[in-house]
Amino acid sequence: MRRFQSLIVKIVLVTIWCLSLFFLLRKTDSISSDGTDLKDLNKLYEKIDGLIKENSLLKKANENNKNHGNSDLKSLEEKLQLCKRSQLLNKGSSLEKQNNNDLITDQILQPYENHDQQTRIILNDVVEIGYSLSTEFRNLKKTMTPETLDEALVRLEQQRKTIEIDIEDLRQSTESNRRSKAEKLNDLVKRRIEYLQNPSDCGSSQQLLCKLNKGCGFGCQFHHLIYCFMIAYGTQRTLVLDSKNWRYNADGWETIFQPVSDTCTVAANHPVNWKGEQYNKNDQVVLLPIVDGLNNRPPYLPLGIPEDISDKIIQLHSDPSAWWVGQFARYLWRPQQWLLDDMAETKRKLDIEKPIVGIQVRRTDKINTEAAFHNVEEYMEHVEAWYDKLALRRLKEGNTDPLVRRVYVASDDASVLPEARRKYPSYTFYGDVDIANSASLNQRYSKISLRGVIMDIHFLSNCDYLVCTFSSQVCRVAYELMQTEDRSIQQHPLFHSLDDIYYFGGQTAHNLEVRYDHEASPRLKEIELKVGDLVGIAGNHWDGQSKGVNRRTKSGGLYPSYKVLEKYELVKYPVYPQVPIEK
Ligand SMILES: Nc1nc2c(ncn2[C@@H]2O[C@H](COP(=O)(O)OP(=O)(O)O)[C@@H](O)[C@H]2O)c(=O)[nH]1
Ligand SMILES: [Mg+2]
Repeated sequence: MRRFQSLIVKIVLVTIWCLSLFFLLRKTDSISSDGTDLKDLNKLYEKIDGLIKENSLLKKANENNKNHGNSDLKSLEEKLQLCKRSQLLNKGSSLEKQNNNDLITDQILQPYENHDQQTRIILNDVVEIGYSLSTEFRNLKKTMTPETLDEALVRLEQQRKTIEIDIEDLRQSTESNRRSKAEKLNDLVKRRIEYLQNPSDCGSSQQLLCKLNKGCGFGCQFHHLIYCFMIAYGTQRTLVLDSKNWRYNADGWETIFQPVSDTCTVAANHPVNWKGEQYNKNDQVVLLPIVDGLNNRPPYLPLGIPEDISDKIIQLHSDPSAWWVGQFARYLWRPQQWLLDDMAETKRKLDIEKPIVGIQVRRTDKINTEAAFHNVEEYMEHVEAWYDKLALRRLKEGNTDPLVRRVYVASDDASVLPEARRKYPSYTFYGDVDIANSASLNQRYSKISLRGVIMDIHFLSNCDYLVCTFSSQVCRVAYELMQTEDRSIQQHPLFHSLDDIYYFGGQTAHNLEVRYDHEASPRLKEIELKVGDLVGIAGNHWDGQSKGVNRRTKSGGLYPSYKVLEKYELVKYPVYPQVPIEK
């Protein structure tokens, strides 16, 4: 009897707790404008009204017939549990809302409801491709002809693409969540840069002076600006740009792009040469040399990323180092209105639509000095692979609309566009032979050539996928500009480079961490790896093997690319507490 009474008391208490929690949450919860939350709340009200009625009925029943009360009690207990659960769920979603607003502390990306099922599909995919591989190899051992070999490759390649599609489907489930977080992160960095660049009193602010006129091409000069900007950001000095007598346009940067500051465009004092962050502490204006001549290098250099937001960047972005470079690239890349109009008009004239893949074919002065020659077919192989996968995806989704395979061609060689059109008639190519001509060596350092390279970078960076040689700074700038766009959240990878991996001239060491042991095969000129070793990467051969130096054993050579993971360098950049995390 006492147990029964105490149970009743407990139930009443739980009901009261449940109701107060509910009303408390109701007060603090934001209600969405589309009314969905409101509907849910109304349903909860009804449930709770029902519970109150049932509770009083039960009390009566307890007085009238104690034995019958047991079954009612059970159902009431169940309902109270339900109420508790729904309140907890409600609490969960409001916490999630809170966390969504807290860029720094929120760690969890909710997996979607079919997450486990989809991961099983992918695991099966991998098991199946394992079966296929051993069967194909066994068959090839019996009869290996060029035909059977090609057939096996085609079949395996198609199967591999389906695995990619299945993984992409899994990623799609968290896409909107990732996208909104990525936007917030972009916005935070942008506001921090704006704060740095617009001091209220330019006359007394500390500044870093950067001369645009590095003796190289536009991509290289643009990277020089990014390097200056990163050090300006790291040392909390406003970047001041000196672009007088720019080799591409004597009128300077500001006639093409917006100035890097609204309030501080001229150095406030005579500059002092860079001696090192600490040595220049009390100097108001410091002139930064090109990276090749930089002494006492500060830590604020690519490929490092800012420590305070590193978790988020690594969680959200497939190439965190390029993303960080991309933040400065995007801030610098703010064309003047006439150029924006020109870009829009050129797009309209070319009639560019999506999906579209961009290729950049760097030739002329680059070949056999800084890079090897690559023919159009080498680029198109990767373009075809990208479209073949898209075609498979569309089949899977039941989309039978004809797939137009579009390619934007950027080059400093005017023969590339007509050659591509001739060799690949089923593709639609976009590009401008005049632009390519203007990039030839005898016309390169002119305003018209500048317009051309800017257009090419603009259209390349707006493509869905890039195929190029990362040895070219032109393509790397396009890739960096992609980092702040939604595509960097939707797709991985965003590019295929025919030569180098992503790098930044003057960067700090690029290390990777070993995650699987590896026994070196002398036949393949490989190096030994042990879990936890650091490997300094020299390049990816894009054939499953990469080249590098094991920092522990000091030996250099090849190793399987999949056995290592990026080891990001976390740099203590200032966190700009004056700038709120959320707007
Ligand atoms: N329009 C256009 N110009 C290019 C292209 N590739 C190279 N150029 C020109 O050649 C210069 C090469 O500059 P640089 O920044 O040193 O890049 P990299 O030599 O390719 O690493 C560019 O700035 C352009 O003026 C291209 O695809 N399109
Ligand atoms: Mg160059």
